[in-house]
Amino acid sequence: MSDKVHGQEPINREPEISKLTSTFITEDGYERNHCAQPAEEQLNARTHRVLIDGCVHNSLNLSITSLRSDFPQHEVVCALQCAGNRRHDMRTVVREVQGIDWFDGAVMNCRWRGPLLKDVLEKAGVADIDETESLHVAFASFQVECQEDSWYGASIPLSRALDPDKEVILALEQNGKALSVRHGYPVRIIAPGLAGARAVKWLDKITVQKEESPNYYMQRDYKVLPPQAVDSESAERYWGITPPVQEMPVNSVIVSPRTGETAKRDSDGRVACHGYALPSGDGGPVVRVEVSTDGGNTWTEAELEHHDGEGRWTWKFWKAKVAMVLGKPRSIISKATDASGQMQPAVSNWNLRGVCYNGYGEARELEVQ
Ligand SMILES: Nc1nc2c(c(=O)[nH]1)N[C@H]1C(S)=C(S)[C@@H](COP(=O)(O)O)O[C@H]1N2
Ligand SMILES: [Mo]
Repeated sequence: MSDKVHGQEPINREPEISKLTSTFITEDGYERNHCAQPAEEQLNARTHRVLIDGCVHNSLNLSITSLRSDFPQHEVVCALQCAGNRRHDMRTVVREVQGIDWFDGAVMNCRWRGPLLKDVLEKAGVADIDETESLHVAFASFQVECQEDSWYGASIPLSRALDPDKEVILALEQNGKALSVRHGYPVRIIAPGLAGARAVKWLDKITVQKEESPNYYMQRDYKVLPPQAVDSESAERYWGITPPVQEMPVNSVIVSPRTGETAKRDSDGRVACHGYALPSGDGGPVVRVEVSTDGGNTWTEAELEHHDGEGRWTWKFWKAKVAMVLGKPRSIISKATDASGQMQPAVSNWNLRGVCYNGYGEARELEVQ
C-alpha cells in the first residue's frame, strides 16, 4: 500500500486510497506542487512577514506572531482538493486530457486554524473601500520559481474573503500542529469549498486589487475549458474568456472494491462497498449517497457515517451492501447529493485539462465471487 508518486521534481504525490480514507481527519495528505518545495532553512516563522497591500487604507507587514496573537484564531475542518482530482477517470471514462494522472487521492480532510482573512483585511482598512463587489484578493508566494511562472499566485473574489460564513483563513496550523513545510509553513491560505489551487502555500503577500491574480496558475490553468479547446493551440483563444475554477463540484468515489478487483459476497449474496463523498463548493454537507449495480436503473441508499468535526465543508464516508450476481464483469456506481440539491451527473463535461471531474463514482470490471 504505497503512495502514488506522480513526480519527484517537483513532488506530486497522492496516498494510497484505502490508507487515505482510513481516518476522517487526514494526517498525511496529497502534495501538489507547481514548484520545488522551498528549502526548510529558507522558511523561518520568526522572520517571515505577510505583506497586505493594494486597495487598502493601511498596508500591513505582519509577522507570524502577530497573525497568531493580534487576531482571534478561527478553526475550520474542511476538505482541500486539487481540481485535478479524478483526472484519471475523465481520461479513461471520457477521453484523453492533459495533466498529471491523479486518481482519487488528491484530497485531504483536515482541521485548519489561524486568523480569518476578513479580520486581517479589516485591520488593513478594506471595509471602507467602495466597490468591494468587483474587487479580488490575490495571494502570492515568491519563495521559489514555478514551472510556468516565476512565482505562485491565485485570487478569490473580495466578497468571499469578507464573508465570515465562508471561513477563509490564513492557516498557521493543520490538525493542531504548526504547518509542515510541505503543506505551506509558516502560513498558507485555506479557502473552504474552493479548488486547492487557491490555497496558496508559503504565503508572502495579499493584495486587494481590481483584477484577478495575473499568475499563470490563475489565468492559464485550472479552468474548465469549453469542448472546442481540443489541444494547446485551440485552447489559446479560450483561456482569457473562461472563468477560473473556484467552487468545486459535488462528488463521490468508491474506495472499495476498486476497478478490476474480486469482490466477495456475504451469505445474503451482497457485496459490501464504501467510499467518500464531497459537497459542492457552498452546498454542503453531503446529505445522500446512492449506489447502483445496474448502471443506474435502480439505486440503493448508502449509510452515511458520522465523525467529530464533520460539517458543510468536509468529506463524508459512506457504506452500503448491494446484491450482486456472481461472475464478471460487474460494476458499482455511486452518486452523491448535497444539502443544496447538487447531484453528481453520470459523466461530467470533458475539458482539455481534465479538471473538476465529478461523474458517478465507479468500480468497474469487478469479479463477484
Ligand atoms: N506556493 C504554492 N502554493 C500552492 C501550490 C504551489 O504549487 N505553490 N499548489 C496549489 C495546488 S494546485 C493545490 S491543489 C494545493 C495543494 O496543497 P498541498 O500540497 O498541501 O496538498 O496547494 C496549492 N498551493
Ligand atoms: Mo491543484
